[in-house]
Amino acid sequence: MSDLWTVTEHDFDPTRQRHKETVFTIGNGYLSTRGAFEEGYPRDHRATFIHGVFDAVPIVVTELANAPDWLPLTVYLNGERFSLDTGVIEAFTRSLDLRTGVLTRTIRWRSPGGMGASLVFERFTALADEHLAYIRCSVTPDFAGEIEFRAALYGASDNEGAAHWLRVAQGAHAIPDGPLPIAALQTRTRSSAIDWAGAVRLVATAGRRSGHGYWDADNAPTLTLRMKAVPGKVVQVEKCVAQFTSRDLAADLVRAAAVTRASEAPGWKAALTAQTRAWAAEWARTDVVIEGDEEAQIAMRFNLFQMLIAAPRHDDRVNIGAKTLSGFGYRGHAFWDTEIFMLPLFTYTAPEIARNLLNYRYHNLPAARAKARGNGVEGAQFPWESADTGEEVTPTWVPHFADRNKLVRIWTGDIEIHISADIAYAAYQYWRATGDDAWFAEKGAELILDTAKFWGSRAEWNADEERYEYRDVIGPDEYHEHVDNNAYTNRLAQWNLETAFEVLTWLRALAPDRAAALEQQLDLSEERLAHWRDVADRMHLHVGETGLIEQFDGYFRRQDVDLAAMEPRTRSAQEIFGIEGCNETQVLKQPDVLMLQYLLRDHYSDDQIRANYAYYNPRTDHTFGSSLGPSIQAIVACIMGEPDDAYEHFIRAARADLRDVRGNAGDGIHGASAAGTWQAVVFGFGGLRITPEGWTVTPRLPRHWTRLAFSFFHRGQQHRVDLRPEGA
Ligand code: IFM
Repeated sequence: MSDLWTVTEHDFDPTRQRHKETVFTIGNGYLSTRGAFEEGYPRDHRATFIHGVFDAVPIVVTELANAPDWLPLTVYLNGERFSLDTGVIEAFTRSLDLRTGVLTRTIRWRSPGGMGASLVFERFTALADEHLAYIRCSVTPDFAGEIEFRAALYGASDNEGAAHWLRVAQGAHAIPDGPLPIAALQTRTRSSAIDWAGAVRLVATAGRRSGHGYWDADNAPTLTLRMKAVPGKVVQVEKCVAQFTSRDLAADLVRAAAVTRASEAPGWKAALTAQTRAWAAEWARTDVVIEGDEEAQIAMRFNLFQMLIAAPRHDDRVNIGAKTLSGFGYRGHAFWDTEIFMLPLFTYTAPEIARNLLNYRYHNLPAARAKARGNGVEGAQFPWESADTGEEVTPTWVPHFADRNKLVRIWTGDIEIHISADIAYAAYQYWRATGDDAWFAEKGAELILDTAKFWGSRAEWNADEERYEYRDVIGPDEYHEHVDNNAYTNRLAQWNLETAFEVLTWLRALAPDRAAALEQQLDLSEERLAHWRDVADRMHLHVGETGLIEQFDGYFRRQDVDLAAMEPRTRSAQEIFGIEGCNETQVLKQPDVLMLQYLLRDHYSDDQIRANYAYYNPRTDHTFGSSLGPSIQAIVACIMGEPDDAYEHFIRAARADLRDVRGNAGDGIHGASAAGTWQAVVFGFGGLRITPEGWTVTPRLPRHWTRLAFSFFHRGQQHRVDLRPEGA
C-alpha cells in the first residue's frame, strides 16, 4: 500500500512549477510559504504570505504583501552554484509529509564542471512556535574540496511586479559563544507601514567547517559557511529563521524579538519533535479516514492540511482568503467562501479557529455599517471581498479574461449581497454546534441582529404583487448579474430576519442586559421589529407547485442550453457565450438553488430537492464553472441517492489543486473547494445531521469505499464516527 500521508512527485517539470509551488505550500496558521526552491529558479513565483500583512495597490485596493523571503539557501560545490536550470539532474523527488508538514526535496545533481552530489533539502514552518521556520540541507559530494552554503533573508520580494517593501535596517548580531552571528533584516510596507523583521541563524550539524562569514549585502543580509567536501561524507547545515511583524509587537521591538527568538530557538531535531507533536494533535481532531480509495484518502488529507496551515490560531483580526495563503490569486481577499465552505470544518473540528474567523467579522461590523450607510440603507452590509479593514475591496474593473486590453466591470462588490446572510448563518451554526452561549451573547447575536437590520432596510415593497423583493442583485451563480429576486438571497434574507426573532427571544430570557443594550444600540424599536416580521412573512420566494424554485425572476424564460450536447468542452460556458451572452442563458456557474436547499435542509422535503436537482443539475457548468459548486453538488447528490454522481462531483473537488483540474491552481489553493470536500464526506457520504436532539448519521458511501471514519465536536464533546458498507 502506498503512503497515504504523503504527496510526492518524482520528476522535475519546469513548466509545472507554478502549480507545484502551490501544491507544496507549507504553513502554520501565521504564514505560508509556496513550494519554491531554496536556490530559486527562473520565473518562479516564490512567496510567503503572513496573515494580515496587507498593503495598498492600485485597482484592487489592497493585497497581501509577499513577505521578505526567508528561503534563500544557496549551495556551491567547489565554487559552482547548485541550480536546477544548469548541469544535469540525475534524480529528483519532492514530497510533502502531511502528517508533520515537512517538505523534502532529494536531488542527485552534476554540475556543468562535473561535480556530483546528492542534496537533500528539508523545511517546515513551526506549528509549535509560529514565528519560527527551519531548513536543513544535507549534501553528500562525490568530489573533494569545499562546499559553501549561503543563507540569506531577501527583503525585495514583490507581488508579481508590485513592490511593497522598503528597507529599514539590517545587520549582524553576535551570539554569546556562537561562532556565527545572527543576521537580521527589518523592512516596512510602503503604504500600510507594517514592519517585518526576520533573523537568521546558520549552523553546521555534520562535516568539518573551513570558514564562515557575514555579508552585509544590501537588503539581503547573508551568512556563509564553508565546509570540507570529502567524497561520500555528508555535510549538513541548519537554517533557522524567526519572523515578527508590527501586527504582533510595536514596530521598534520587532527586530530585537526576531534576533532573540532566532538565537534561542531549538535546533532542527528538537523543533521537529515539537512539530510532530503539534501536528499529531491537529490530526487527532481533523483526520478523515477513507479506505478503498487511495487517491481520495490522500486528496482528503491534502485538502485538510491546506486548510489547517491557513487557519489563524492566535489572531482574530484576520480571515482566510479564497486562495488561502498559498498564492497571489484574489490578493488574499476573503469572500463568503469562509463562512459557507470553510467554517463548518472548523466549527466541528476546531471550534476556537471558527470563533477567531467569526470574530474577524464582528470586529469589522463598523465597516459593514459604513458600507450599508454608503448605500443608503441601515444595518450591517458586509463587503463581498474583505481584507484588513473590512471595507469593500472588490476591484471595480478587471481585465477581460479573453482580451487583456479590455476592461470588465465587476459588480459583485456592489450587488452580491447574500454574503451578509451567509455570515449570520455561519454565526448561528457555530453557536448551535458549540453551545458557546457566552460568545453568542457578546458577539454572535449582534452579527445576526445587525444583518437582519440590513435586510429589513434593503427590502423593497412591490405594491402590485404585494410582496417584498430584493432587486438588482447577484446570487451565488455569478453567470447571472443584475437579477431581481434571486431565490438564494431572498430566502436566506428571510431566514436571517426570522432568526433575529429567535435570537432576541433567547437574549431577553438569558442575557437581558445584553438584549437591552443591543435593542438600544441597534434601535430595535417595536416598529422596526414589526417591519422585519412583515418582510419575512411577505418575502417573494418563487416556490412553484412542484417544488421547483425559479432561480430569479425570469430565469425560466432565458435561453435553455443543452450543455451535455456540447461535451467534450474545453472552455467554460462564459468563455463560449461571452459574459453578456451567458447571462441570457440558463447555464449556471454554480448550483444556486441547490446550495440554498442544502443550507436550509430541514425546510425542504426530499421531493422538493429532487425537483430542483433534476432541473438544475444538467444546467450547471460543473467542469469549468465555479470550484465552489462540486462539493455541495456531491452532498445534494448523496441526499438524492445518486452515489455515482456524488462521487464524480466529490472527486472533482478533491482533485482541484492536486491535479490542477481548472488550470489555475498556480494562483493558489481553492480554499472553498478544499474545505468543501470535508463537508461532502461528512455531511454527504457520512450523512451526518445535527438536530436539536443530538446527531444522526445516514451512511451513503461510494460503492468502492470500504471504510469512512471521522470525528467532530458537538457541544464541547468529541464524537467519532466509523462507517463501513452495509454487511461488511
Ligand atoms: O466566492 C467565490 C464566488 O462564489 C465565485 N467566484 C470566486 C469567488 C472566490 O472563490
